[in-house]
Amino acid sequence: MAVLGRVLMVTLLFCAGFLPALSVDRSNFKTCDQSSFCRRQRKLEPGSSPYKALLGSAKVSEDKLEVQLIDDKNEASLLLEVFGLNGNMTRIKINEINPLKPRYEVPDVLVGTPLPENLHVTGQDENTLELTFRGVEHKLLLTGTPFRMDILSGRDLVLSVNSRGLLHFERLRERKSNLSAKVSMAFVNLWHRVKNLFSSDPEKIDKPLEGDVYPGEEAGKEEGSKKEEEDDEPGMWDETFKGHTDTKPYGPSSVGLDFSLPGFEHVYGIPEHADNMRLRTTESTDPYRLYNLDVFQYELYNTMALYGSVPLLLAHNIHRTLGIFWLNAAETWVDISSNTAGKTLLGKMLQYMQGGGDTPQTDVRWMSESGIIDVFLLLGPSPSDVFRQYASLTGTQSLPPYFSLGYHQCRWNYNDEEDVHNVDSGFDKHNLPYDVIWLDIEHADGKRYFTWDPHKFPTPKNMLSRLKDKRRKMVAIVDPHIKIDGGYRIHNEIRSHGFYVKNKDGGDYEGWCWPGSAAYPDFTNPEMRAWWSSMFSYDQYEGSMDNLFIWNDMNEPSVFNGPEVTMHKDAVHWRGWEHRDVHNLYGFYVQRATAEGLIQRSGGKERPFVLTRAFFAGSQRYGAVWTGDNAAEWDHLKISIPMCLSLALVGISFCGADVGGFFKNPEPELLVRWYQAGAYQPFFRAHAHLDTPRREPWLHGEENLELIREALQQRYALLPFWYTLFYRALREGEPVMRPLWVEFPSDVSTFAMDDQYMLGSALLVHPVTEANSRGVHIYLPGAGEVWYDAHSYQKYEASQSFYFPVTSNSIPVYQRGGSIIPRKNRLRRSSDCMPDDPYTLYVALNLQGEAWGQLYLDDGHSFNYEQNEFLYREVSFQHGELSSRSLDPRGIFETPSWVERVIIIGATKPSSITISIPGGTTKALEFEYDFNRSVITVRKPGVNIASDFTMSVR
Ligand code: NBV
Repeated sequence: MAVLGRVLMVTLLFCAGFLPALSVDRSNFKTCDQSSFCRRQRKLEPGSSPYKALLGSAKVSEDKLEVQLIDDKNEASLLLEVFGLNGNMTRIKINEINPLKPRYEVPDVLVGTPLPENLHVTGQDENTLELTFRGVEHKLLLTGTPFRMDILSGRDLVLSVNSRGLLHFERLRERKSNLSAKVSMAFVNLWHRVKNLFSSDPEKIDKPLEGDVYPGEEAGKEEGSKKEEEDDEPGMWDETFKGHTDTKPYGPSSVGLDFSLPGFEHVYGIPEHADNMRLRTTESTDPYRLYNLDVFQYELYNTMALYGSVPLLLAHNIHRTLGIFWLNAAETWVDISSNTAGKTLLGKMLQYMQGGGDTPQTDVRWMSESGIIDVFLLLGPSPSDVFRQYASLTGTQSLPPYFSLGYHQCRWNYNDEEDVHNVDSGFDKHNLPYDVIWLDIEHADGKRYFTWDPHKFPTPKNMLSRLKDKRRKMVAIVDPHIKIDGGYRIHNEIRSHGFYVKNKDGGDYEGWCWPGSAAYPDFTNPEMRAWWSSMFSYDQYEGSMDNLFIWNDMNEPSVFNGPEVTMHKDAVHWRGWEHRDVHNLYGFYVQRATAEGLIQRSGGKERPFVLTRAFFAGSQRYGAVWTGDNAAEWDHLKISIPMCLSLALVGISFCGADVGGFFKNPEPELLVRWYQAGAYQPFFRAHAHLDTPRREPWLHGEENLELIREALQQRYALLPFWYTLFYRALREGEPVMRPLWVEFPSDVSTFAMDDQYMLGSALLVHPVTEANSRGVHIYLPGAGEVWYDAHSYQKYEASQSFYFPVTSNSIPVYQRGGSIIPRKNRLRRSSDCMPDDPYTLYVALNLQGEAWGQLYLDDGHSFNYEQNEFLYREVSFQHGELSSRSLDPRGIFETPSWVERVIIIGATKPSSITISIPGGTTKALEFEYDFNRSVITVRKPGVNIASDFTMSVR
């Protein structure tokens, strides 16, 4: 209720126009110190590890090494497993031997079991084992006492594990005060009871299930329960925050481990945080927190948690890129510190090996509340190797339907069918392209998702058909909180199937959200997900049509009256797992079930589009992500770049921020600049809070309308390029939007740059993100390379920094010499009107007079590309010849699109240009040459984009 009150108050303030600068109420969210496991973990100081690896217990099989780890203090034993994985990766798992109950291992995120590499012990002394992986240049040194692991590449130390001795594994145990057998059985019974809640097999009810563990069942299992690990301290068995008590029936269960990265000063990733792309050290702040939360009015430049989490950290230096993927879905904190060589043992070693000098080193420490330690070390060495390695584990970005790369018009809310019609017509009237209009929560009947408000949206199919006639789409919101209402079919069915998340006492978990009292489907249950997916079929979701797509919001999940505005950690999911174990996966599963529903409704033929607010590793497989409730402030525009770059680095390329800002009202200048920036970000949607004045593009005067139109036009012209980048993301795991250092890995000056970025390897974008800007400082990297202003074709030799004066219509974009970019320059109503339009190829020559580019195309909406109905072509310019060939001969797709123009930038004047098609005649082409800009414009080459051709420029 308190939260609702606050929302109301803010709404009133909005209306009265009194809203001060936004700031989060930090007291609603835990600091590390208020999160008892983080406090306990962080209390442990670096030093010698209390753990030793019993090298005598080592078992080496073809694909893994197993060793027991013993804690000096109480002989708690853990099992360490080390796997060498195909493609230069190492996996490390640490779990308890015989835990009191199984510990959670994250399912469904990995796309398959990563293939193991053969592994051999190639050296050994009394305290060290040397492991070598077949086909990989790396060695792993396992030290017994104190336990640590070092990964070496040749003579270079790449990464060390537990070198600071911060491995801390809280073994499940009985409460100290309750050591009697009775209580120990009560503990076990609780586990079985909870599990039975989710068992569909009546035989198994109230009996231990297969694979369950009883303390004392076997010798050795009892051992752990008798030994005390440490003294109980507050927060271990229950924890209260702002009036919410988290009962912890299984006690403390956290895990933590440290990694040292000698030679690395720059680390990235672990979104989502409203912070710079380069991660900061956290020695004097809280660690970065990964715990999916609905943070009202989030603040910028801090390490607080936000809506989504991807536990992948990247490190980069001029020699190597690597990744640490910590596969754990519980609340997680990540500490980052930076030491110079000499301060640590590792640093000293390195210093010695490299012959002195201070070597920077970054140390990373992961701490999670429950689960096991399951970590993948992605050893690169190049940025694209790390992307490929991570993609082989969690999959790549799904190929978006073409329309979804166009512009999306959203607000909370378009009020009724007439409003939708008027806004839609407004785009035509003002000659603006757009693809999708969105409906927020007010469209549903009393926030009952899958329904329509009967007064405001009485004829949804008519509305959708009208949009369809204009080749446009709609997206409607479907949130995961379900109104508790006996008259609501969706609720009744979920309840009768027993598909809701349970509270700790076994009843359906209830919380407060938009519809009032609500319950939360248990998306971790595959049967629940299958049922949810089936709700999107046209006969179930009344009023829906094939041009309706879905938006999943509030899926952290957001619970207004829950601790930290989310679900209680002691709520219980499928198979008895606590919410604590699965929290960061909830949103991932919601989007997955929704995307699968959209695929199924089309009989498996059509690609889905689903936008999600919460996410986890692997969410890239299910659609797009946006950065949630930002504000109409210049700093929020600016931070949209690093926020999306951080997501791109961890596999989630389809990212965008609310254009214009969600809260507050943008002045026209900010709105225009946001359109200009958004046009060059992957997911391009304007959105606004319910209480803000309307801000469709034509409401800000002619001049601003024209500026917005220009931005939209630039977006639509580049759609073939965007689509090709997404195809490469799908196939290779390459990020679409990428930091400069990915393309220029040895240019140190790019390592912390996040006010400009690359689209693919060809375009460099530096949006204007400051008020009253008269110019921006551009840096064009790549010694020996050349760049061209994408609008004026002015040439720049790299590397160079310069001040670029801007006017209101400037969007600083540079095309890299050596690249070819396809565009479609005709202004249309929507992307769906463009497939047959002709192409213009922009050939930007490098200093050697060469250039390359790709073009991918298919039908833009179905999965037929998987049956080879596509075209993937390469166009190249070498030795005065522009030629086009297929990059993947398996792909066949017919298109009437032809090449209407070729622009060659950075060229000398030719005397003739001819074109020939294999088996055809050679014809001369008309062209113009612009001396001032060194640009050739070739008119009407007239070839089909799908055919091979050679154009000679002599
Ligand atoms: O559904 C209403 C909003 C939505 O417009 C926004 O984009 C989401 O991030 N939703 C949050 C809930 C209310 C926010 C105050």
